[in-house]
Amino acid sequence: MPFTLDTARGIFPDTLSADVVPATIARFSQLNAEDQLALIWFAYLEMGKSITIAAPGAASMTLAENTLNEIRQMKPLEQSQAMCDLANRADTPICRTYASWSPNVKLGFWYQLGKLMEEGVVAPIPEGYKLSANASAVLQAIRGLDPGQQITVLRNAVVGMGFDSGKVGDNRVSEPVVPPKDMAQRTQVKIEGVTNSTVLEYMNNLNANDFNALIELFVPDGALQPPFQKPIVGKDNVLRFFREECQNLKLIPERGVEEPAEDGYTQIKVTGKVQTPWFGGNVGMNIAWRFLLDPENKIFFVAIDLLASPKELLNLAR
Ligand code: ECH
Ligand code: GLY
Ligand code: GLY
Repeated sequence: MPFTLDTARGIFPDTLSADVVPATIARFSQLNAEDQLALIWFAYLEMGKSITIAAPGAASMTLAENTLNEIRQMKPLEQSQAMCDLANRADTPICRTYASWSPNVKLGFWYQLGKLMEEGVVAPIPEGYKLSANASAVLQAIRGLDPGQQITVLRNAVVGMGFDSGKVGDNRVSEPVVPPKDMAQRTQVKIEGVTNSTVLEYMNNLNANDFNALIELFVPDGALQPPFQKPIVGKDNVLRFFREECQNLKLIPERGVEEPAEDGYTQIKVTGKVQTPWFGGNVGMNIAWRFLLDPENKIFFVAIDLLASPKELLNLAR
């Protein structure tokens, strides 16, 4: 086997991803829980002035409903404590439940809590709360990011809360899987410089939520590396990731390059935009896909990178 997972990860090494995202998350993680919650509150309010968030799907609301009701019924100080526990990744029953949720259920839960805080049903961030100097500096850094990077920081902050999900076992809770789009409703992408059928089918199947067809494009031990994450390895794991975290995405690839690699493999880099159902056309994330295909034209590896700047959309260097 000419390529290993490690060497595959290194294809198109000149791709500049938005390292400012993990750097900002690292700074955020150093803050105390009160500061973390207040900072997100302020950032969320500011972003809300220019971008609109969609209401969570009904299913994710039902899945978080018991916990939301539990919090509603608490006294204000207990409510604040429960939110701080989540930020502190404490070992509490609520933090364990939270850890079992998929990212979308976690986001839907906080969306709903934010509403309840606004309505005064759940303890708000105290009026006049003053961020520490460090927290103000992190908020300032977030203001300087582009919208796609900002929502990625928020998402990663939310996903990182709660008890360590590695320690809560296998009882994962996620939204039901939507059926794939009807053939008549499907769109076909066009990518300047790329005619490879596997890459085109990858984009089209993901846009159609056709995860069963999508996964057949991978070799059995194929891997997919989401932005700022370790690769997910093996068809079962990748399929589960698609079903749990990749519904209703909109991939808008624009251009790319294809070139032969060692031993009959092919490497293909594509750049373009991705929209999440949470923000739709309001936020286009600048993305690169780096594919490594085996001699049978199956996906051995694909990395998805959030790019450092729009300029990177034109960087197709090898
Ligand atoms: C309040 C204060 C207290 C604390 C908290 C609060 C609430 C915060 C809320 C935040 C909501 C944030 C949201 C963020 C959503 C971000 C979504 C992103 C999606 C990126 C997707 C990408 C997909 C890429 C992929 C591609 C593939 O080809 C393969 C699959 C995959 C205010 C109460 C916490 C409510 C909703 C960034 C890039 C292209 C890898 C998935
Ligand atoms: N409303 C966005 C989502 O549930 O994914
Ligand atoms: N955008 C972050 C992720 O896919 O995990």
